[in-house]
Amino acid sequence: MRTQVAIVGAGPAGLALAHLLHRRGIESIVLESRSRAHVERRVRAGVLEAGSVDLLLAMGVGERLRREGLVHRGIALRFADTSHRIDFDELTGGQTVTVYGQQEVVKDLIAARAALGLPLLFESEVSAVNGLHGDRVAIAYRSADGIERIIRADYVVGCDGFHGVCRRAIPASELRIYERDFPFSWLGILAQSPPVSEELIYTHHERGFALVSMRSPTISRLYVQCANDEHVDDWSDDRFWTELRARLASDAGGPNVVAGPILQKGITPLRSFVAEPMRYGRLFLAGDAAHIVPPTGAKGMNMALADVRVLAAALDAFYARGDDGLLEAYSPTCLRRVWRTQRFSAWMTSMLHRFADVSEFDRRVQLAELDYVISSRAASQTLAENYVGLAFT
Ligand code: RFL
Ligand code: PHB
Repeated sequence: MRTQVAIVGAGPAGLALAHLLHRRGIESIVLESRSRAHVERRVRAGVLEAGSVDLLLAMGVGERLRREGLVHRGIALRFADTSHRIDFDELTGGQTVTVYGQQEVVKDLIAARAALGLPLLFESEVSAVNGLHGDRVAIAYRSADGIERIIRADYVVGCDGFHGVCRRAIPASELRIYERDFPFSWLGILAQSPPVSEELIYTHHERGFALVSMRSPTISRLYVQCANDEHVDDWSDDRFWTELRARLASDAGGPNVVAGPILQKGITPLRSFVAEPMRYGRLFLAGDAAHIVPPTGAKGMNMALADVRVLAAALDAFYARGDDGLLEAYSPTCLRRVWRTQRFSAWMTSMLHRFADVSEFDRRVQLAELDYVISSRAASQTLAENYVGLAFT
């Protein structure tokens, strides 16, 4: 098989890229190791920046997002038993975010590609990419029928997430890795219970961080900070609800948590990671394949979409006019935004979590930082403008 752009991975990055390319008349084949049912059921991110929503609408895949997405005009920061609202609307001149599950974005993009009858091969695991410095690349994969096959393409885009194969095709001597592992994880659940509050609540508590979010008026998405060595089996449903309530409680009662059936439970370690550059010969990396942020800033899916927006425009300039200037600029253009987003995500994470081995002095400084953020307009505005998403420059 032969195509212009081979895309490895059918997460938000790969699927959005394929659709953007199609709209510019550029052919692609998407290869995904898992089944369609698996990727459509994977519960992950839930917050879309205004720019991500605009992109999905402009791509013609935002119909259900417009109908079912929940527009949020602020969040609450909760500490010392009190919630404080950060009003995005007022602090950013009317910008908002939209709560809409990543798996819903993925479903909408898969449906769009299926309706067009364009190639999206599930259960097709890529094992190697070769010829990154030749005239064209060769992508080796095992197809759903178990046969080893090759696709030849002008370019290959690694949208295969943090554990994918594409980043590993770059020689170690050509890649710089920057990373930080945080000494805690998030236990996340999806529950059939009404949202704890109308807006998300990010809670700093001496027992650890907690976040209440939602997916719909009847489904809650809830997280508590846990230790890196804990396992989901350590967390009975009862233990989860008791812990969440303890972290949200106050003498005044605190937000009302209604325990419902838990539909899904998972643990995610918190990590910051950047691989530079995001291009090597005919290979481009996009999304989690190139960078990971801890989820505290709700940025992972948005960064994946931001990368492919830049890449689609660059490939368009190349195929339409033979101009490879934007392809050359792809990595530095993305990395500038990536690093600013890393900064924000690490800052939110450090401000809101409990770090076991810090001094009482550091704890007081952490509380003072939260106090500053809620009491200074400049500081709340800094949080708000990053949370709704930095402008595209
Ligand atoms: P994905 O979604 O991981 O997709 C990569 C795809 O590549 C496939 N693959 C391969 N296919 C073929 N051959 C191979 N050899 C392959 N190796 C891998 C995989 O099966 C997969 O389908 O990466 P992408 O597209 O870059 O998207 C990134 C996002 O998924 C990720 O950043 C977010 O989920 C992060 N994240 C959040 N992001 C936000 O913007 N807002 C949030 O609120 C938010 N919350 C979160 C999050 C991630 C979380 N977890 C579970 C990691 C909350 C959590 C708990
Ligand atoms: C979610 O709804 O899953 C969610 C919301 C905000 C975050 C992370 C995850 O910061």
